[in-house]
Amino acid sequence: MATKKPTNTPDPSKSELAGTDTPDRSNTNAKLESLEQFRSDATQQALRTNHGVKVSDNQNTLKAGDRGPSLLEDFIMREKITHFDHERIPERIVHARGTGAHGYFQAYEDHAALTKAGFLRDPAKQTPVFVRFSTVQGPRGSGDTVRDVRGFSVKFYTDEGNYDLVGNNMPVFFIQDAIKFPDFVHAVKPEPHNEIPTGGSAHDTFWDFVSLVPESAHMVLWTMSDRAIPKSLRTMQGFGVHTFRMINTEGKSTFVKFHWKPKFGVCSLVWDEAQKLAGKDTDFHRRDLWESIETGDYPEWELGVQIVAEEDEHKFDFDILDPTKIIPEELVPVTPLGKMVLNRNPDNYFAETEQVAFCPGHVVPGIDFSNDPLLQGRLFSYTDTQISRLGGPNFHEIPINRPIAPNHNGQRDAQHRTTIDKGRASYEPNSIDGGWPKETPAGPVDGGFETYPERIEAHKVRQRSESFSDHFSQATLFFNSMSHAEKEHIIAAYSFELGKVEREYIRARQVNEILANIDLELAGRVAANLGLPAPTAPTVPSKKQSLAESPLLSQMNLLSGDIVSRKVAILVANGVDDKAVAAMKAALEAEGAHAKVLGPTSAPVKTASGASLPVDASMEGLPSVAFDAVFIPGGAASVTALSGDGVALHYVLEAYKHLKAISVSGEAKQIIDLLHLDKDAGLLEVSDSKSFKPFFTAIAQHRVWDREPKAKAIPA
Ligand code: HDD
Repeated sequence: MATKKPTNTPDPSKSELAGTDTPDRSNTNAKLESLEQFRSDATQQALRTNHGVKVSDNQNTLKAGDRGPSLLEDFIMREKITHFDHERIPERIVHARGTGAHGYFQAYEDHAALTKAGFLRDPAKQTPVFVRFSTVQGPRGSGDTVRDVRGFSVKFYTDEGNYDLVGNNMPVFFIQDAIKFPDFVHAVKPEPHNEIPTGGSAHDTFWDFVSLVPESAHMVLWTMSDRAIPKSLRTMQGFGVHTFRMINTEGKSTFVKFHWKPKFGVCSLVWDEAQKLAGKDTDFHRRDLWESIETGDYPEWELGVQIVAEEDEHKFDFDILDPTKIIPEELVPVTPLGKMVLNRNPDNYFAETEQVAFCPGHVVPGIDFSNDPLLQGRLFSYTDTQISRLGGPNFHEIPINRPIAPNHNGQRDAQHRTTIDKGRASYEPNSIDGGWPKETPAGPVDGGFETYPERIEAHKVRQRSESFSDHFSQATLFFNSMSHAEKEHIIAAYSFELGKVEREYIRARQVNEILANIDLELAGRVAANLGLPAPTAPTVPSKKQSLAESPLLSQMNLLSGDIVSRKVAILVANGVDDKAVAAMKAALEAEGAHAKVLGPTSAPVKTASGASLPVDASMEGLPSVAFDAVFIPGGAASVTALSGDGVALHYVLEAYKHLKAISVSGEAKQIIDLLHLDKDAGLLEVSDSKSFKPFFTAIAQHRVWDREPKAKAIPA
């Protein structure tokens, strides 16, 4: 008899999903084990058909003679090929490219004054979560590091049902009303005649649409900023975007805006790096997420809310129902609610990350909607799209979507139904099954869901409130809040993208009718780069705002301050000073950073003391764009070899160009002289471990921004 088959199907009801947040860095030996764990369900098992019959030959089709035609009778071959022929399901219309992880959420305290939602009320409880990050424009196989918005979707498997917080890494959106979503998506997606470009917005139809739709100005500015090229998925903020409601145990409603703040700080790639990574490692973000979980650098975010009392709904110089507006944190600070830790990679990409189905309408008692017209449309769209994407209305039965709360009701049948519903009464009221399942009255604890009884007196109209009409003030606020470097990147991004637009009237419209209303210098600089006349005045009068700047919008103010999980390349060749390598490695590891030794090839090198030093990869195999910093140890022969190696020299120049921290010890100073690079706050000579500190400080600051003007002279 066959042994019982172990399962690797995700089951959010198991408490081990949540696990612990203690990082385990002793992963050296675990590497092989972890490579094997993903095939463990088939270990010791016979190969069988889908109907359980053992297969004796998986190499040959049944044929009439060994050189003859194949026979229709071969049910084994037919089953295998038929299943294969239907392996693909439609990819998501938007957010097709994604990656996911399991973890848990834990509230800091009982937030009863704000919400009755159980998962925000018990600080002892770890609620399992599944998170999916995504890009928006590109198809499933597109690059991770393209300029785009990132989706940030969290499914909380709470005891009271699934709650989905389906947000982005930017706090605003392109449009104000859901009826415009298909237009926006058709404009940004690859153009219909040739399906170009993949994964980017630098094309005519996108800029045609956004230059005609001024409400997009604020969000387009965010997408032209460094936020659209995040360094890693774990260094992004997340936002619920819309204003939502929370309902407390007394039935009181409060408006909230959701924020996710990453423990690893907020930082981005530089544009040249992002473009190169899109080719050198298409999977850069999903690899980083995967590896950080495997190595115990668990991605972590703090969930917080900006709280606005009902009576304060109209006190701002914007409408809190308008999804193109933020509430600056300087006006309403973020109140922390709890933390989310991602500590387990999925077992199967398709079963979990591809089949997970989010919907902003999946809420639990204690959380409710506002009348934001974009949110209201989303409540319909997501479930509707799952019906074609996942093949019918039973997608909630797919293991990754199944709630841990029981879900009894009278809904029956339909495609892919797997539940075997017992009993005769699939209607309510009934008497033959004792009236079960029954409604639960709403209540402060464990009650049925009750919509907040907002009073509305209105005419049915197709109109937009006048309070939604200021499209530029907050874009100006965002631009004014950027550092010098961030402003330069925004100017470069508009110039790059509009430079790819073939129709000059579209370029001119974006400059004159959108950018000129955000900031005249921005408009003028972009105009100059496009060879257009600089606009001299805005086309709409600017509105007075209560804030001139919001420093918390600048990523420069959102770094983690440490170097935990940062990756440092150590460049070596035969004759390297092994003591210098060991000292740097030990010092980095003590700070929670990771060092990789890279040689001219993947073969070990012979050190100055004659030992054999294993290398992690060749310099070509792990290019500088995959690292945060570079260290070149001394050792006369090693330095001579690296000085004559174009790959090594390019490595250092590229890291310099991308404003990364670089340190050299001993003879390696010669390489810096050879390349005519000037020392700066991040290009340093180190000797003993005491002198490592400025190097680590430079890594913690993420980039050497002051170097940027000089770095422009370095060839890309
Ligand atoms: Fe959406 C997917 C985020 C507006 C319709 N959206 C999707 C995903 C994210 C967002 C993160 C990927 C979910 C996943 O990982 O599976 N969408 C947003 C945000 C929006 C927004 C933050 C505005 C604030 N979306 C929006 C509107 C509509 C949609 C206005 C339609 C009226 N979104 C969809 C969709 C998708 C989707 C077509 C594609 C796949 C899916 O839903 O499951 O229904």
